Amino acid sequence: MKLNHPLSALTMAMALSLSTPLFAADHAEAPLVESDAASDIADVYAFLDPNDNSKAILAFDVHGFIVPGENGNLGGFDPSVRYQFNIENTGDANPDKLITIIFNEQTSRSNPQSARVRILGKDGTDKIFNAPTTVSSATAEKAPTPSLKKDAATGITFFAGLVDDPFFFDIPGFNRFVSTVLSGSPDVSQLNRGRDTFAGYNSQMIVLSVPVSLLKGSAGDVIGVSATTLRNAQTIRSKTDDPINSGVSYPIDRMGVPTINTVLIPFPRKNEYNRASTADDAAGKFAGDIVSTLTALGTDAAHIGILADVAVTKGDMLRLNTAVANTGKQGGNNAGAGFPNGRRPVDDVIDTVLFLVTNEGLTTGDNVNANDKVFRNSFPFFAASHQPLPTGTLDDNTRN
Ligand SMILES: [Ca+2]
Ligand SMILES: [Ca+2]
Ligand SMILES: [Ca+2]
Ligand SMILES: [Ca+2]
Repeated sequence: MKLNHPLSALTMAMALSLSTPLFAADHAEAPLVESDAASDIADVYAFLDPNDNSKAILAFDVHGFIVPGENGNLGGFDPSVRYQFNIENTGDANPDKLITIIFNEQTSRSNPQSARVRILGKDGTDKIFNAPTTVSSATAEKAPTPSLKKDAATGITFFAGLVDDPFFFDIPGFNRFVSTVLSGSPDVSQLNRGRDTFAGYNSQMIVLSVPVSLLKGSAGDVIGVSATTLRNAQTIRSKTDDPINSGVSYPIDRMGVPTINTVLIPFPRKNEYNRASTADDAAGKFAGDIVSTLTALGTDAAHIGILADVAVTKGDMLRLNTAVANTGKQGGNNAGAGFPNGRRPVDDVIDTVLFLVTNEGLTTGDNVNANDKVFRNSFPFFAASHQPLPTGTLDDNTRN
């Protein structure tokens, strides 16, 4: 059903949702990850390389909101975290391949870390290679050139390092608008700020270019992609030594489709959601919560169905149809090839989710329509990190 006013559904939704958490980002969405930045997944991406559609680009970032002046101190990866891509290729909710990345400890701020990349599959795949991170700089005005490593045996190209945070969204504008709705005088102009909360900040990104042939399985062209960060069960601390980690690893954060945990899962279950699996999603572990939140937001049954297809029925994973051509600049920008078909850097996922949650009522989104930096046209695609500015430069990079 088409709504008369583009904001009527949202207005009604907000009036009904006094107890519903406000929209936020997947950055620091749950109590346990807000104080564990190294494990806090911000965004996950899966798209075909627009320069060569036989390669899929898989990426996720952690540790949002790094200010350029701290690029040096905060530009490392935590060696006690296992960073993991989950690949699904049989058409269910159970991952069939894992790509895990473990970094060694930093030896200095100016030396790269070594990443141990392992591709592990139910089909018997078990391949390992090592690759260096790109060292960040808190003094250079120009970001360092990315260090790329191509592994000949697997055909995978690797990048890990500091980049401009690719997510774009006006969180305060949206929440101020919600407040005016709750006070009974909806003020749509609050959505006109057009200020990107993430502008001017960096995050720690892992990007892989993987031959599509290495990812596909019995489901054919469609692959599922999500990311998980894990830590060991035990950490032993002492006066004399650095912490020693042991035991099996458990998930700290996980993500597939943007905004699912942060928007749709009630606060008391957010940690539990991050620890759960995509099989749990498909088994309906959180279905009741998701339907309740969407119902309170005014989403109708048809659009709850669309969202469930994207994030519940076969688990919270991005689904990328590798037969759909991806072309254009900045990681691809041709119509119909992006989110919710995988996710590309330029895809305005907030506007898409708002459109669906409001039964296609809100068509203008948050008025932040692009990233603050232009994405690269080739691997690793994400934009160079923000750097400290020269003396005398007016700094309006951050847009809070
Ligand atoms: Ca997160
Ligand atoms: Ca599977
Ligand atoms: Ca950005
Ligand atoms: Ca937007």
